[in-house]
Amino acid sequence: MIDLYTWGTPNGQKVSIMLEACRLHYSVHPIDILSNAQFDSDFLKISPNNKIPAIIDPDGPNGEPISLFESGAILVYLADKTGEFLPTEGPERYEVLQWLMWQMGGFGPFLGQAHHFNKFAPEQVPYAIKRYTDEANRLWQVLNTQLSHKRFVCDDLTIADFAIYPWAMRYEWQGVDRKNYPAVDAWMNDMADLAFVERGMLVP
Ligand SMILES: N[C@@H](CCC(=O)N[C@@H](CS)C(=O)NCC(=O)O)C(=O)O
Repeated sequence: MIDLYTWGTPNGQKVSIMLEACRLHYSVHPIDILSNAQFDSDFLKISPNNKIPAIIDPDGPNGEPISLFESGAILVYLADKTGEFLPTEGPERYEVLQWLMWQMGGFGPFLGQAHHFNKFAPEQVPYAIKRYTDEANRLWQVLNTQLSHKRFVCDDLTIADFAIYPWAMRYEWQGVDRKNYPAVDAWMNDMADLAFVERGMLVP
């Protein structure tokens, strides 16, 4: 049984969607980041960067336990473990990894800043609100172009979709009107219809 350390945020939901999609058995350990549980010494042994998500799989490579943090690394690990949602070789594998890295480096960190300045900052900072809202809309346009001739980000359903979807779902905090991005909007509706996505979004 995999131990999942998580909270109800986009980076956590990526992993719970994947665990649900692969029908893996897992046990959820909520880490309440609003109460600073991510700084508890036991959690820091698993996730030294004090962030969720993290997993421990007692049945890792070569039958040895493995402990992992960073959601992108966890998604690749689970895909390689199960042989699902990431091609094992060829250009198709690198296309999925490319869009996963795009999410990890852009459609995540910059949207997180948009969330902060649009919704959580204790003072209004117009420069920062404009900077991150503009960047959010630029990233949405990139995704819209990619999805304009595809049902899923890399044609087939993959870990790239699982990584991007929970971030897209916070569009209202990003200063984004999803109707301006019709291909993303249609993809989000398709994703929302998948029962395992719905279950994964509810964890913890
Ligand atoms: N690059 C990391 C980012 C993880 C991350 O930012 N997690 C946030 C919640 S979405 C967190 O745990 N924040 C607590 C903190 O920064 O103290 C990943 O993708 O796993």
